[in-house]
Amino acid sequence: MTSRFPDGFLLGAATASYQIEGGATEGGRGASIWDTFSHTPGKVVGGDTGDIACDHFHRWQSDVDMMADLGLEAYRFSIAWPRVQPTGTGEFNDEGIEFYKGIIARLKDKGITPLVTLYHWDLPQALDDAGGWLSRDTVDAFVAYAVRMVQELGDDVEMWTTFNEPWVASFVGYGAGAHAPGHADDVEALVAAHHLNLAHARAYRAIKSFRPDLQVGLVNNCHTPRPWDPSNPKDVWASAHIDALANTFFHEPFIRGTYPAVLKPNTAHLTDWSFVHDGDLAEMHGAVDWFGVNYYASHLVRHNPHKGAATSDVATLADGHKAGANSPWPGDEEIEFMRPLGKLTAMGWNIDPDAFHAHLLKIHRETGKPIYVTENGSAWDDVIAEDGRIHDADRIDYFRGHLAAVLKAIDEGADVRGYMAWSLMDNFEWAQGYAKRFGMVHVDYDTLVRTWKDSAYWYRETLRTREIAPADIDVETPARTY
Ligand code: GBH
Repeated sequence: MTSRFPDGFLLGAATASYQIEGGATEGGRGASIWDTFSHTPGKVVGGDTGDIACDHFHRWQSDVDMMADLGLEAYRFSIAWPRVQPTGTGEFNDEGIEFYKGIIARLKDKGITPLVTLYHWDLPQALDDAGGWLSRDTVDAFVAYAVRMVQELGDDVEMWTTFNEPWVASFVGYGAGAHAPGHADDVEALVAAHHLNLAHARAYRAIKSFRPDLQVGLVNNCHTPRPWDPSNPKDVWASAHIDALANTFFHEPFIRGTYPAVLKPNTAHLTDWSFVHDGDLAEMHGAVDWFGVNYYASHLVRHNPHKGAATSDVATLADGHKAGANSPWPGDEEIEFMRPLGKLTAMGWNIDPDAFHAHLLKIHRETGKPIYVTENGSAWDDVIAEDGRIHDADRIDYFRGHLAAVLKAIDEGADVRGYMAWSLMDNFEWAQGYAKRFGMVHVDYDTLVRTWKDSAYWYRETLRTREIAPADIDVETPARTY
């Protein structure tokens, strides 16, 4: 098996605007749905907000210098729509656009390839007030915003993503209610998901019409459902329903111009799907250059008509949505996620590189498109030890196992072209606030000092050699800070 990353394969790290920037009311930025949501009591653990976050808004220069010191070849970040267009329609904010131009110029100066995401969940609040992703007007607003960003930045950015994880934005934001805007309605989740797909397609076509040279993709999270009992057709049905909602919903329309066939019968008791207008699927057909895969954990599901009646010791609610909250899975009245076996990360997620490998091959088979791993990583209860280091051996193990899965998938024919570790540094972990740490770099939220964890040194060595570095690399003591 290949142990080296192929030539041209991009190794980097990822972040997202609301999770790191702070400066929430500075530089002419408007409010987003995540400002509103995080400031609503009870929505985020500890009452945490992104008001300051990692203060990247003021520290971006030294943050980019730190990326260069790590040896990153690529950096995936997102633009906060309300920073560049405060209300989501009308006037753009030059100061916000200049902020991103500065970051991109400094990245290029250091030889780091920027991967820009247009939407990582921070919808301008004014657009939500007018209906958010339940309204087709938001689709049009997104296209106008996307076109303007490409006009401003397209000469320096080749790799564009429209949406990060439309499944999360729709099914967790409008279905489970655990993310902004906090609605809990099965049908709204489906409507929002469809509008996100439509917005992707229209933005793709608008961008390609004047910049056919740019690579415009869609980044999806993944669930990897396997049936609890593969010989039980009902468990197989349950697994297929979850696969259709979580995965195929967000690539089949762009590849074949259809939605997964099982969805309509499985949700007929909820909706007639009249929110899909004539012509929508034709607009989607063919509208993608590449897919991003964000992978964290694997899933096991079964059919259970008595779900919730008696708690079995293997049954659990998935996706961190609280017991009693709405499920993010329309049509799952008789579907149950099973508690994964083995060691769990601080998020309570299992560790399963084999499922990652299988998922990369599945996306390759089902789409035939180039794939970038746009997020992969793990959260642990990191502490700065007495020696001034953060001994995050579990994170290094996780990265090593999952990078090996990528190389194996490439060996077997999957067209995987890059890997962005999640995350460059600890940041605002959405509904979990600052309690969960995914970074290779530790952030002290009182002083905002960044400290390299052992995994940062390990990644630097991996980048230097372009091979998966051994777990026991040399680390400075105490670790370096920024
Ligand atoms: C990504 O979302 C986000 O893009 C990123 O902003 C975030 O910080 C990062 O992940 C870490 O959370 O069924 O219990 O196994 C990931 C969203 C996480 C949704 C895993 C599905 C399955 C959890 N996905 N989740 S479980």
